[in-house]
Amino acid sequence: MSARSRVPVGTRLHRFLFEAERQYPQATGELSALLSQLGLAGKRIARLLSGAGLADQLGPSGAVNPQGEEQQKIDALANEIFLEAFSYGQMVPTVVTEEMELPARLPENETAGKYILFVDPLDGSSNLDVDGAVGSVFSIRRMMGKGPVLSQVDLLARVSQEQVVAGYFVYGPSTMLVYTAGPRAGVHGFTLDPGIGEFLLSHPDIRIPRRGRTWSANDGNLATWDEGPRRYVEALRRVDPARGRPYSLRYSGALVSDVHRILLKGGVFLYPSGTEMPGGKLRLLYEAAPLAAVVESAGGAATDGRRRILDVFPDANHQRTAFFAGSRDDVEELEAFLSGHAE
Ligand code: AHM
Ligand code: MG
Repeated sequence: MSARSRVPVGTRLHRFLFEAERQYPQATGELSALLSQLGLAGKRIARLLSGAGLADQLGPSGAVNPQGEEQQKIDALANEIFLEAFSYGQMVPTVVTEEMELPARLPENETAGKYILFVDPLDGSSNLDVDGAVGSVFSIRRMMGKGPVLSQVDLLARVSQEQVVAGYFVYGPSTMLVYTAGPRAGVHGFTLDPGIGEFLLSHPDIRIPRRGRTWSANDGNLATWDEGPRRYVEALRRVDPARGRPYSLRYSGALVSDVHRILLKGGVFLYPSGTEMPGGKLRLLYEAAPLAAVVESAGGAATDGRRRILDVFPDANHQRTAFFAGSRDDVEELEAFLSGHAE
């Protein structure tokens, strides 16, 4: 949907997608079908989360994910929900998920479509122990070749620009879906009305403020970070009313929820690399890249410290990256520290 079009607040997601599609005569409807199905997965996860504490679905599953992190029972359940949602319907032949080392092949869809889904089914799941907000992140990427994806190599040959739709669900006091289909189409937010089980347009054409007064990062790790981000944060802490400093610190430990705040209120999110995590912690293809697309389409910026996240050439499905994203002016200032040009 273009930034200029006017679809009223309260419009159902399906209707919104239909209107958006009408603006592109060449549209085949595939992306709309994918987004609808993502909406279904998001609704099922929201429902799962609301009762998880009563159904013994919280706590560790006993397994570890491909990154060697302890998997929560709820991570595995959310992963199943995404796989089930796409296991039929000829939408994607393959799903790459944080919870599985190899891409999940969907046999019913072997010859389907031209897209692949990358997903972090439940981001920040350890927040659930304290009833905190969590999220899901998704990225729909164009396939390079024709036909099914046969190997890991087919997936790796893609640049981030082949991400055509990206977004997230945030499961907080309400459940929201936020997505972008590129800068021209903008960023739109939908809130789940649980009474009717529909996502309704609540935040049309989101624009991130040009500058904020908040930073978001795991301050406890600051001593282990690379020098540039450390010095930037030290600058944000100084009292300098003319520049709106000190900035406030807000960090929940769930990426989606932290970036969602920055998107709506402005400021900057940081997860730098450092001595403990030389390559960064967050995953490029299903965490940083989709969130970078949302932030950039809303008028902000996202970088790994050396280049735009959206310009990175991936080498592996589960590769990690340093990640900085937020308001354009704040990220510009941060970049001066990252490149050693600011004090
Ligand atoms: P997850 O996908 O395994 O849940 O891990 C990613 C999470 C992000 O949500 C969050 O930004 C980050 O890890 C928090 O890390 P830390 O505990 O180091 O602050
Ligand atoms: Mg995650």
